[in-house]
Amino acid sequence: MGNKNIRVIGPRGSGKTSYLAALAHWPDKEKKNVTLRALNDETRQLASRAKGIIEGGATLEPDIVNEEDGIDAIPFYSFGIKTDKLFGKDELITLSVRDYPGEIFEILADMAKATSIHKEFIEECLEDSVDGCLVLLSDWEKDKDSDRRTCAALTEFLQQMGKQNRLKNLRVAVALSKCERGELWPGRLDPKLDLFQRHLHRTTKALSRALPARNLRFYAVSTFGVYGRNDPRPNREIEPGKENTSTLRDREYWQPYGLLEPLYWLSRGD
Ligand SMILES: Nc1nc2c(ncn2[C@@H]2O[C@H](COP(=O)(O)OP(=O)(O)O)[C@@H](O)[C@H]2O)c(=O)[nH]1
Ligand SMILES: [Mg+2]
Repeated sequence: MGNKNIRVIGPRGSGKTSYLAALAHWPDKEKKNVTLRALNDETRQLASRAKGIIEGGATLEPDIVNEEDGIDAIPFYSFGIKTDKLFGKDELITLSVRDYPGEIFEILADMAKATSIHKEFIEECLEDSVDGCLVLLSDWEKDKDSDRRTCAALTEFLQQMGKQNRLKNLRVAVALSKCERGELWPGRLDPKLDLFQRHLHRTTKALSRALPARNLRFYAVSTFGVYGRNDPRPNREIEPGKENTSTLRDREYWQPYGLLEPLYWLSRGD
């Protein structure tokens, strides 16, 4: 199987970098028969940083878009995902993932604010070579406006994709991140119905209208996860006074949820 080019987008703080850090750092935690390998230096660096982020509770600095550094300053991660004996044979998927700063997502909803570097990012994200996009969202009911803002940004994104004639063959996986949160956790089993239609109704409708059903899937992911099968306490600590900033509470029980499913589907289509 060839290399698959996946972009990860989503608003600031939606958990993009942590998600990729978890993939880079402790990938075989989720499933015993899957091995993940960092394939380039940036991914190995992320893996060593991830230790601090996930185990030590270091908070990630927000990504900053710097006009001078240009697009090459955005890390480009490369993973090899090997599954043992899936349908009787080993399989290797190579994933290239660009972790865009959340700012790009916000600019999408308001292109009048885009500077040349934002346009450069967005163009790269729309390139023909992109096989699929993973959209990570973490806001739901926090403020009533988040559905409207998310919808506006994604509508713009899909319009741009449409202009490039990409809507027929681009897969879009939309995931609600941080789904270990108590209000969301039971909804993980049927994310489309119980998370998206319920909490992000407008966004779900707009996506379903713009994309063919075969190219759109809804997921729930949690980089931190819960304590265990019979202990659904969220394994996270909220930083005092910062509702949206958390760290792993107990590394011993670390069990990310649903990290790989969207990537599988984006790269394989099943
Ligand atoms: N509760 C919870 N918090 C998370 C999870 N993943 C990331 N976070 C936290 O969300 C905040 C933003 O994460 P970050 O990865 O920097 O988001 P990015 O801006 O999209 O790259 C950080 O405080 C993370 O620790 C998760 O699965 N659950
Ligand atoms: Mg980030």
